[in-house]
Amino acid sequence: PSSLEDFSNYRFERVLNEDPLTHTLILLGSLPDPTRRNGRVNAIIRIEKTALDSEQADKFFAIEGLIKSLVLEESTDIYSWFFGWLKEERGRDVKINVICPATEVHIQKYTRQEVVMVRETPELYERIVKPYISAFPSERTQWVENILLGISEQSKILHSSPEFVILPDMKWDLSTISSLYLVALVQDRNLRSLRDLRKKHIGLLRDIRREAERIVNEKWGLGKGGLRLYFHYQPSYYHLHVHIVNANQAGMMGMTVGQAHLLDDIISLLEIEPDNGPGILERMTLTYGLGDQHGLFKEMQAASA
Ligand code: M7G
Repeated sequence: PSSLEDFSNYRFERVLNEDPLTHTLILLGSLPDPTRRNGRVNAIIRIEKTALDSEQADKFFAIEGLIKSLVLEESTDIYSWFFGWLKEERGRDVKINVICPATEVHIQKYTRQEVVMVRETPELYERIVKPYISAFPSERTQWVENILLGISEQSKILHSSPEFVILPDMKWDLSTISSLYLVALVQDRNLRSLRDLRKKHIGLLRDIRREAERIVNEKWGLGKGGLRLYFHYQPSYYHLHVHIVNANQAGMMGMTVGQAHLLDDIISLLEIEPDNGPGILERMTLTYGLGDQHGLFKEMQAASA
C-alpha cells in the first residue's frame, strides 16, 4: 500500500503481538491480491507510536504550544497527573510498517512466542543450522539485493563501497536521534551469519565501524562512543549485516543477551584467532533464546546440549 486509500480494503484478522513498553501493536490481516481476482494475501501491520522529540521540548507548554488539550485526572499533595492530546505540529504520531504479502515465516516471527535457551554447538551448527540457512529461498533477502543492486532505497544510502553499504534501518523513524538505527549490509553473499567470520574479515569489520562512526558524527553530531554496533545470532536474514544503534537506546528486543553480539567483541575474537587455524566463531558454542514459532525451534530444542 502507498496511501491511506489502499488500506481501506484491509481486513483485520488478529493481534500477533503487543508491547506497551515500545508502544507497539502488531496486527495480522489481509489485503486484496493484485494478481488474483477476489484473492487476498496476508498483511502484517506493525504500528508504533513515535518517540517524543526533545528538540521540541520547549514547545509543549508554550502559548500556542504542542498540546491541544488537557484533562486533569488526579491531584494530591505535590503530585498531579493528566491526559493530553497533541497537536499535529508535534510531528508524526505513528510509524507503520507493512509486510505484504507476508509469508508463514513472517507471521511466526511477529507472533508472541515462548522462548527457550538453546546451546548451539559447532556440531549442531553443521548438522541443523547450516542446512536450515542453505534452504532459505533467496527471495527472503530480495530486499537486501534490491539495495545492493541499486534498485531500492537509493536516496537513503549513507555509504556505499564494493565491501558494504550503510543506510537507515526500516525500524528508524529517520528523525529521532535518540533512537537512531542504521544497518550496514555487506556485499559478500558468502557471509551468511557471524559464524562465517574469520580473521581475514577483520579489515571489513573495522571499516564498517569506522564508517558508521564517521557518518553519525558528520550527519547527526553523535560523538565518540555514541554507537552500539552488533550482530544478531540468530538473525532473521542470513545475509551478513551489522545493527548500528544509538548507544543510549536501551531495552529494545533485539538487544537481548544471547542474541546481540557486539561488533567490537567479534573483532576482538578474530584478533586472537590463530593465523591459519580453525575459525573461533566456527568452533564456539553459541547460546541464545529461540521462540517456539522459530523454524529451528523443534530440532534445536530436542538436540540442544
Ligand atoms: P536481523 O537481525 O536479520 O533481523 O536484522 P531482526 O529484524 O529480527 O532484527 C535485519 C534488520 O534489517 C532489522 O533491523 C530490520 O529492521 C532491517 N530491515 C529489514 N528489511 C526487510 C528492511 C528493508 O527493506 N530496508 C531496510 N532499510 N531495513 C530493513
